[in-house]
Amino acid sequence: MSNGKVALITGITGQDGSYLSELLIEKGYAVHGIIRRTSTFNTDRIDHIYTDSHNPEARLFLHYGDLTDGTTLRRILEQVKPEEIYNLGAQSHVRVSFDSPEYTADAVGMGTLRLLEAIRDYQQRTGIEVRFYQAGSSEMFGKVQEIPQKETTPFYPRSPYACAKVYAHWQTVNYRESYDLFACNGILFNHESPRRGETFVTRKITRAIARIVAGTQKKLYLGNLDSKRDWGYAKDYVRAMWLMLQHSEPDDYVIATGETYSIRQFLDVAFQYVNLNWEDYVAFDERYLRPAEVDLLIGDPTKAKQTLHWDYSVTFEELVRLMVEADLSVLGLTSPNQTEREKFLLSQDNAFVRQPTSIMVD
Ligand code: NDP
Ligand code: GDR
Repeated sequence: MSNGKVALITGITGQDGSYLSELLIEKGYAVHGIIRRTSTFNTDRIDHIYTDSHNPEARLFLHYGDLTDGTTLRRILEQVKPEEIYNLGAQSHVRVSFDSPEYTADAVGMGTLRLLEAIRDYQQRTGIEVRFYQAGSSEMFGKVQEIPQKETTPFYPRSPYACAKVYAHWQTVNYRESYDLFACNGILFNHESPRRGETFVTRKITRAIARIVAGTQKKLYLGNLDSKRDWGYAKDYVRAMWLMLQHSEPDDYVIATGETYSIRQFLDVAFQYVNLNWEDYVAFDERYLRPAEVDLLIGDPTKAKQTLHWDYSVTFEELVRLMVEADLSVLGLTSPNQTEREKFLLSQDNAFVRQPTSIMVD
């Protein structure tokens, strides 16, 4: 049932873009997404909710554009006339940002500024309010200045990606204060799912486990196993994005579970789920080290809990097991330790899990 609202999402083909689109469509929105032209289709994560736009029932509409192309962003804004914009588009891989710092800064930092400028002009000209969500990151805390990290903790970014996100964060605050935009920064800690990109450490691990069980992979090469992350489930986190834009006042919020685990602990839970010992399979490759590492992240989500009544619903252990189960299921396998909980979570995820042809995953 339509609620008459229109949302625009950048980064709609990514992990979060797909869950957010599902959530907004469920709530009755018409959802417009910006996609980049690619030589092969990369809309796998949203294919299940896409119907031909000629169909009167269609709720999802796609537009070609890029965060590095301000003219197109403005044109899409004029055409779509959204009430809410979720800026999720990014070169979001921290290690890759050391390889491509200029591009990362352009897409992540300048891309946000381009959108804010477009919204500012649109709103001033039409008088129509556009609410804006900026996908900020716990990476902005970097070399952490306080434990746990909250909205007031000073930033200390440790990568080109994090520096660009800090820039985007402060521009978002600045546009809120200068031009009265309803603009919110979500400071989201790591969130994962069966739809997580294959090169992030969690998915790299769960995908490798499925292949090891299937007998098609022998070793898993990883970098630093000592860093700790506050990991949550992506589906819970996109709900927080939406809640921020429904609140009476624009503000910035940390979204996290308040628990932290090392990569080793992730490996323990994941391999145990298939009755294997990770030390028999994991090998070190220095290629996966970063020039500067973020050692420890743990968020304090008190403000989001109190103000937005947000909370997470899936624990660390449940998340890990769900991800392994989803990757096993792609290969037609299942864990002997599967419980009703994993079955339930998998069924709720509509878990579309991509199967790239390449075995090597960096
Ligand atoms: P993904 O990497 O899965 O998705 C990124 C999306 O951005 C893809 O749709 C990608 O398109 C798109 N994109 C990349 N470059 C551009 C560009 N130049 N112009 C337009 N779109 C572009 O990220 P997630 O879904 O995991 O994260 C969503 C957002 O949240 C990102 O901004 C990320 O930095 C941020 N974030 C993520 C966290 C997490 O743990 N997942 C935590 C905190 C913040 P394509 O498919 O064509 O590559
Ligand atoms: P992160 O996620 O950098 O926290 O950024 P990632 O999964 O890439 O790394 C987490 C930790 O694992 C260590 N690690 C490895 N990482 C990768 N990718 N591959 C490996 O082989 C490997 N071995 C060890 C890393 O050194 C790091 O310490 C994610 C992204 O989604 C960002 O966009 C987002 O802003 C932050 O989470 C919050």
